[in-house]
Amino acid sequence: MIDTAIRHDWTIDQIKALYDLPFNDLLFQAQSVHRRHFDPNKVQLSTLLSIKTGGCAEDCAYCPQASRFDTGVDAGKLLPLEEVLADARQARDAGASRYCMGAAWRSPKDKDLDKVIDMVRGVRAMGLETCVTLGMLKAEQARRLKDAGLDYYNHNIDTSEEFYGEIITTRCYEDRLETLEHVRDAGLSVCCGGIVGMGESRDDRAGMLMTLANLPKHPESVPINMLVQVEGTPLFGAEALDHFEFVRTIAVARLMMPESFVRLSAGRETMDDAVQALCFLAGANSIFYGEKLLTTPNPENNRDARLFDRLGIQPLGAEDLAARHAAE
Ligand code: SAM
Ligand code: DTB
Ligand code: SF4
Repeated sequence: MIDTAIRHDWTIDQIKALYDLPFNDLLFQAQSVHRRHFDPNKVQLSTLLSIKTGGCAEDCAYCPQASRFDTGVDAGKLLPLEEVLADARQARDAGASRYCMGAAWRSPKDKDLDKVIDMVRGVRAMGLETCVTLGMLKAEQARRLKDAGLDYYNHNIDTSEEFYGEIITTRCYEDRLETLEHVRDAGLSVCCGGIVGMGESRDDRAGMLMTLANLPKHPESVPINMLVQVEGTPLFGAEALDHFEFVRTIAVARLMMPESFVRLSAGRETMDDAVQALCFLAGANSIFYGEKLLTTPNPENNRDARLFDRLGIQPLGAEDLAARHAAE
């Protein structure tokens, strides 16, 4: 019998036992749970824009935007409001339901937050869900974003608590959890996941999912990123993760957080259509849609449209989201 309870008491051994299942059994279980909670043929589309690129003081070993790595990403200023709104309009017209704005900051200054709030208001007025990722937040900043009508805040734990120190030294795991608490307390929806393919072990992948699922409430969105290797970052040249292990991670996330949107996030450029189809079968029901992530390429819209067409998948629309919120 497949357990579909919403749980926050996962042990590492239970999670490893899921990972250890034969691939077909794991995917069957994940797909069975998935279709109890979601339409299995609908996938939510989020479009990303980097509203402030590069020049970041942090040392995240995967990130092309850290100023200390020579990656060819130039530091830019916060984009003007009109440029952001024009891009959001295009994303909406192309079929996205959520618009996510990312800034290469350790944490936002209050005067920058004022400008981001104007962006949130403008994007929301277009009928899009809004998400921002700005780094660490204070409680008051989270409340201000909520008051402005922001829907989601993205802040990833990135990896397991044990492996974290290998990847970032300029802020700790506890800092991340504190920001997530502020976001939750302010009444915002949480978008929180991590990255695989950074040289971590399966135990670390299991540990990352354990932290996510054992939060007081499951994040509403769980982005699972495959590392995008960027030349100049310390992780460039890391051994690539087997794609079946990536699919397993999606399936285990689906089983542990049955009501969350699990996003097949960064890294689709290196995955062929069959791997992406397996991710959807494993319970992924969200993607980043649009030709660019923050600084790196993502599949073109018409490639995604063709893939959806071949798989009989439809983008989740505003009416689906409204029905889902009404049922909550
Ligand atoms: N500066 C803010 C922060 O770190 O919270 C917000 C932007 S940051 C780029 C958002 C997330 O993007 C990171 O936490 C990480 O999970 C993901 N990310 C960044 N570079 C990546 C890469 N090369 N491959 C996969 N994911 C990446
Ligand atoms: C998330 O989990 N992945 C996105 C978003 N949240 C902000 C970012 C992926 C970035 C990939 C590298 C780049 O394009 O710079
Ligand atoms: Fe800066 Fe965010 Fe990149 Fe880390 S992930 S270097 S905080 S932009």
